[in-house]
Amino acid sequence: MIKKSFIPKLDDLLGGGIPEGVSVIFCAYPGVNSEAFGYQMLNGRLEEGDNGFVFTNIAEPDTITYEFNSYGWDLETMLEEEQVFFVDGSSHFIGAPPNGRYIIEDYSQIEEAVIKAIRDVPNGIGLINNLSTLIDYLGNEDTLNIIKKWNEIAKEKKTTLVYIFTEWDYDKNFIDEIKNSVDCVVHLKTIEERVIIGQGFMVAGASWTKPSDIMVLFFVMQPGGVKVYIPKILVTGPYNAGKSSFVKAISTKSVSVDRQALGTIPTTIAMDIGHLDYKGFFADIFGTPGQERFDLILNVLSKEAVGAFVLVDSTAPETFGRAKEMIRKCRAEAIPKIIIANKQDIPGALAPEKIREMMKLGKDIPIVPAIATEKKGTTEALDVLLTLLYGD
Ligand SMILES: Nc1nc2c(ncn2[C@@H]2O[C@H](COP(=O)(O)OP(=O)(O)OP(=O)(O)O)[C@@H](O)[C@H]2O)c(=O)[nH]1
Ligand SMILES: [Mg+2]
Repeated sequence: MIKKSFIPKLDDLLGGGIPEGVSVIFCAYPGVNSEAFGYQMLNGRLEEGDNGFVFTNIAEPDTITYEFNSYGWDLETMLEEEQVFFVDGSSHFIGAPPNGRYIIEDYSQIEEAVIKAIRDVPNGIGLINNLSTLIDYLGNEDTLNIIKKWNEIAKEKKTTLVYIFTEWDYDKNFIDEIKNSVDCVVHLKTIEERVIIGQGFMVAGASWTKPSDIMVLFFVMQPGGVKVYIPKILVTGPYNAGKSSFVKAISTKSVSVDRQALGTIPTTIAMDIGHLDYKGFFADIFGTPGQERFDLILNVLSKEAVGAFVLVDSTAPETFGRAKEMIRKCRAEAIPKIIIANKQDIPGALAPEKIREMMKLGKDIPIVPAIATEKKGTTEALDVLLTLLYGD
């Protein structure tokens, strides 16, 4: 049976999901939030009704429950209902009251306690948080042997085992051996270009599939958890096409810098800014002004955009030339773009294929009909963009 990882995009990279009984390791550069990945997987599985456990040697159980809470996930209720439990490898060593089904008072007890925990949650999921501290306790050799044993038992019991691992300056051969002992390795990296610009995850290997090797930018939100991060989506198009309305319609939150220019008609004089949180994707959206006197802003805004929506008023073919000009000005030639045939509710609105013909657009450019003011066509537009950016 294939299980979901509950990390957006990760299942796609892994050929659909993760088979039961496999081990997954999240190997993080120091400073990258790897725990969120483990927590999110565990929470997703628990919400599906599976059982699970958390072995912790880095923070007391209460702290971890609190962290879950900060992501918006209710571990407490599931603990009370014994759907999940702790193997507490932390409290005793810092003099806090222990709290878990299994309590570690001596490092030599870790191996057996986790074996019991794995057996307690057949078909479920166990989180080892974290492997780096375990190595500090037990040393390289013992840790490797224990991982291999745990993974074997997990395979037998069809329990998913998730390891959280921070790659401090360990011996390279040792790290390779660790990675070879698990079924799936996911790297969590920082992406640098002079300065750190973000974080990304990438599957380095999986025993059941040939994973896609793309790097997925991510962002950890509290609450919310791991989101795939799309740095910048541009919304552009001629004056009055409906850009501000569209940004508002696709955004979770948005603001416009508008001015009541012509009496009562608001027109955008600087830009629209929106944030999108959709299907585990998180994006910043920038809407440009439509009037030509603001074309300089267009230039600035379009830098670093990874995708664009080009709005046209389907009832105003006289603006289509300007729409094409804006596509060129914002360099949308080079990035994935979607034409939004807006104002489809107005009588006489041109059909998408008619607009394609009049604008002389290639077959590869999607045109999505929409009514921005009624939020119609907006989810279709987002789905098409996500497919263009990340594939199916
Ligand atoms: N009937 C209808 N009206 C729309 C639609 N989308 C936008 N409008 C209206 O069209 C006008 C312009 O909409 P905006 O969203 O401000 O357009 P804009 O492209 O941001 O305009 P500028 O920033 O001035 O270039 C407003 O009166 C909207 O209410 C639509 O789908 N249908
Ligand atoms: Mg506007």
